[in-house]
Amino acid sequence: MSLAEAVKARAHDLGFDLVGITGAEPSAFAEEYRDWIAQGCAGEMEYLKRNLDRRLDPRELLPGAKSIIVVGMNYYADADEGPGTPDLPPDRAIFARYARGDDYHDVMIARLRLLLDFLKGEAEQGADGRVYVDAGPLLEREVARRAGLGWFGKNTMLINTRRGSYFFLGEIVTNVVLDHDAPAVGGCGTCTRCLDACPTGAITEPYRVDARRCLSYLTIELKGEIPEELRPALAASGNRVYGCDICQEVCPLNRTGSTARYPTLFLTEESALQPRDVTVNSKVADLLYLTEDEFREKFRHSPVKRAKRHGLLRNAATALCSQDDEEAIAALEYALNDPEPLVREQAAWSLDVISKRASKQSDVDGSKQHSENSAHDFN
Ligand code: B12
Ligand code: SF4
Ligand code: SF4
Repeated sequence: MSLAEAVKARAHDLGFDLVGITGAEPSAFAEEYRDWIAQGCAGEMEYLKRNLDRRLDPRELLPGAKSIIVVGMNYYADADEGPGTPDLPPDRAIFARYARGDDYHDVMIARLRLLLDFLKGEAEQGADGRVYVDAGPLLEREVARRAGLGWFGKNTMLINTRRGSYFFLGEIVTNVVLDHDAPAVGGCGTCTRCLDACPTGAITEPYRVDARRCLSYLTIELKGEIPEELRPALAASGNRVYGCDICQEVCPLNRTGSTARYPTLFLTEESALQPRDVTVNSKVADLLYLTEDEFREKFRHSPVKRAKRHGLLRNAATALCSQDDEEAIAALEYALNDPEPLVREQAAWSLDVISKRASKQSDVDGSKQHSENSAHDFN
């Protein structure tokens, strides 16, 4: 067995579903990446704009870097029901699938370190490596494509023909020379479902997401207020209070049943990635009553803590602007006294939208009533 084969076998033993190896050569999409930044598509994600030379050339990450071991971990945990299906209660909060269990950074980094220990033990002396999951200055989708894990979809996701796109990526950049895999082959063909379905028009063209319009950015990364013109789309998206999966849900590569390219999606067996009750059974209105202590307790070791309590409650208050029931209104009124100004302001805005809608409706009802009465007068 070659060293590359041994590393791959160990990666599978450690629970990674996909593994491939590529070289540490510079990005072939440097121009596209620079243009994406220059057009402002990164919004307030300043870290994506820094050290571009390093991000675009993995050899800058480790002296003598020769290979990149890329792993994928499946996080799909839905069976037949769950968010995205028609029978979901309309008041249910929807958390993106990737964020329903424990924080994948912790889960994957610990395993990648074990994989690196294994590599160091098997390779010649002087073997070294660096571990990355999401946060590092590395173009993960590009190296994953090169290592054969999947291909670029028009929604920008890395898609594996058999497994869809519900998987995380992680890497070891190493100075060990390992056999490389061939890049993945595949593509979207004439399909445009994700572009058509994106509620905010964030997929401005195939293979480009303008983060400033993406609900994932707006509900997780953006620290301040959600721009007013995009709030109705969040509300209409079906209560996406943390992240968004719409462009993945509509993708035939991720579907089950009759509209699927393949009949089943693999369910993750990873215990750490199984959904927590709070991420699949919360009502949007209930989130507005979460105290800081409750937030910390429920989202300990969860990706959701990235948005902090005020970010999650801002999102929930935004989503409620499309609801008119007593529960929603009571929760928004309660949030008018929230300790966080961001939450108070969003609650006030949503209440205003609800009350304007109600008075418009009563005007319509009133004039209908009036014309019915007038009709009686004439009879
Ligand atoms: C910033 C970021 C975001 C931003 C911007 C997303 C984006 N599409 O650019 C926001 C906050 C919006 C976001 C959202 C999400 N993210 Co994110 N994100 C990242 C991060 C940190 C950097 C991505 C980046 O550099 N974007 C800039 C663009 C230009 O680069 P790119 O997307 O990698 O695209 C490459 C190719 O498309 C190619 N390219 C560029 N132009 C063109 C044009 C053509 C024609 C072609 C063929 C190729 C091409 O070049 C690019 C560079 O190599 C990566 C982790 C990492 N370090 O890479 C995770 C990552 C991409 N995110 C991930 C996830 C899971 C998500 C969400 C699904 C989370 C959610 N459910 O809410 C959504 C998906 C939204 C979407 N459709 O992309 C996973 C994706 C796994 C996968 N299977 O693809 C990653 C890899 C994290 C991880 N370690 O698992 N994310
Ligand atoms: S994650 Fe949602 S908002 Fe972002 S590009 Fe996909 S569908 Fe659009
Ligand atoms: S929905 Fe269609 S166009 Fe979009 S990524 Fe999937 S296959 Fe490609």
